[in-house]
Amino acid sequence: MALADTFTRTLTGPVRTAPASYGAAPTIDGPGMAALVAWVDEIAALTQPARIHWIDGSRGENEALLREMVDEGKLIKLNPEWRPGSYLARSHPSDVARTEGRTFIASENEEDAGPTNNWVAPAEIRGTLNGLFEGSMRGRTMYVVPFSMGAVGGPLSHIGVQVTDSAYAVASIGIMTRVGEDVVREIANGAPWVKTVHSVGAPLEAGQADVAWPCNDEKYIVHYPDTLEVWSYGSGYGGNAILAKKCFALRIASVIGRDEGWLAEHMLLIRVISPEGKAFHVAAAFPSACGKTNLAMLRPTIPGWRVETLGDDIAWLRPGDDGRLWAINPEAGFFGVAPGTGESTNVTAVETLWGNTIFTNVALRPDGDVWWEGLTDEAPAQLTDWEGNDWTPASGRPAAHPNSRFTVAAAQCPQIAPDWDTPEGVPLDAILFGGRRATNVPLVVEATDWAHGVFLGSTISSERTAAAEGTVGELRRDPFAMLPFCGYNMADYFGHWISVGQKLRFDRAPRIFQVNWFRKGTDGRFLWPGFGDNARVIDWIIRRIEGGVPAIDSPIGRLPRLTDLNLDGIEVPEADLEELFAIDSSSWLTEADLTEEFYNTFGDRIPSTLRAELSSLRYRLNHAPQA
Ligand code: OXD
Ligand code: MN
Repeated sequence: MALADTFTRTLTGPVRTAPASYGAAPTIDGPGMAALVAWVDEIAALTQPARIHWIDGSRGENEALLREMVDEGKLIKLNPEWRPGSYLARSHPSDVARTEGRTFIASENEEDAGPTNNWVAPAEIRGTLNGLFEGSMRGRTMYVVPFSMGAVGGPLSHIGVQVTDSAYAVASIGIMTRVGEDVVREIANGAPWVKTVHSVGAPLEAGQADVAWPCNDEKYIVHYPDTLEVWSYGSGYGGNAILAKKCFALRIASVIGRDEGWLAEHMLLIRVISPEGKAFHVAAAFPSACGKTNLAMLRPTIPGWRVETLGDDIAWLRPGDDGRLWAINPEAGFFGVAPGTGESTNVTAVETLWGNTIFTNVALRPDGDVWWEGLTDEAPAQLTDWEGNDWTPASGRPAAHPNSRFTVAAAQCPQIAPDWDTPEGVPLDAILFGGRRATNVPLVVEATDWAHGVFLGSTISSERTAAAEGTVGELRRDPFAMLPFCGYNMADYFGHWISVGQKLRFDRAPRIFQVNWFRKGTDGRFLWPGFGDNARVIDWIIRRIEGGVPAIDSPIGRLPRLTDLNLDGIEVPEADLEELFAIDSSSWLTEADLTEEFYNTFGDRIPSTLRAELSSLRYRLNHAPQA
């Protein structure tokens, strides 16, 4: 059946007189159903779409949707010989990344949003958004997408519904989450759900031709933490449009986690299997585009070690009755940065992308396959770049946008853990915090205890990448890699981390480490090979957890003895190793000053435990024997 046949009715008549339901809501009974239908009707009355389509999550529906987008020129079907079931989308050049400057937390109290978020008063922004959303879906289909983060009905899972006028967003949500009528059944049975509303803000008047990537120059991504809602206007790209991801699974979920005693984190999740066959679970928080997907799909270069992928971007962590910290990846797919993903850096990702993938803003090869910088060492002689222009290696500009992406199902990853979507999750043994730091931060440091680990997480800074708008390379604070994603005051968030630690048994809590694969020598060279060789750092971390190796106490935490790092098979010059772990007290004292400045932006809301950690750091730095 053609997709259009499933549309039941076209809205006519004056504004705000939509009938109760003019799309086919699934016929599922239950006490929660009426509220869902009423909400959909309310949004339809406001946005005035031409049609409503309740997404059922079936394969046939997805295929019809993709076909329709190809027919409308919104997707390019890739050559099935090279990339079966795969598509290329080209966004509007002004809509290529998350727009943090247009992302708002609309909590009742400004202090609850904190100084790291853009705050707006809910009543005021509701007025603005009502104006913008009024009629914003005219001429378009409004899709109703019920989704679950985590296995449907799982003890750590949460559900939501996104209404959107972007078929591209629907197809992406279908990969990134579990979509379908199972979720509606949960809602009908009375499960709580989060309301998310998305419009690209490009209504079509009668007879007006559509464009390949509708969007609006005016953008708003607004979160209401008090009522657990998200409203996003004007952008069709990534986290601005796939509201289940950053908006729900991080910003809103962090608030739910604060209230319920768990943590929603910007973390990858892996199972590491040692040569002895013992499994360890590691979560790692790195800022956007700093290698989470690469670590999530690590292929160790040291013999005997194996990594199974559980997640590459988001982890929800909850203290269990056993005193351990349990983690799930609430997503069902990967929305990864394409450039830099290649045979030599992440062969697992390359294999994952064999087909059934939506690519956005990468380059197109003449043979109908895709390419991006770093996929192969040598660029093809001729390409169509992400903006649709002819490109050759002499063009002097990237062929793929630096924030171009792939969207692919997690299940397609060749090293996905067989139990990756187990509803109860996995118990964590280690948490890593990292950033992109050319100087100062050593390859690996172990926290002395949970409070010190929280201190390390709160002080993470990193060089900016292309994942969000802003100047690439500039150093910015990104505590817990959550700066753009924490839905409430980060000082309270730090305090929440401390209190979650108190719920864990001290001998069962994950150990915390800070890592930095990106330190450079004075000559500007990376000192550490990175990628598969990062397994060598994990090997040390696991030997620490197992009590197998002593560490060296330093002012900033515990460091490996160089002889304990497994460097078999690689050549890292002794001088580079020394430099990788060098701690310069005076630069660290400057870092401590910057940390204090950062803490001061929160006034007296910073937990006293963290102020005490900062004082002890300074004490240790001031009393460290000078090298
Ligand atoms: C992402 C991001 O897309 O962090 O995962 O920007
Ligand atoms: Mn991310």
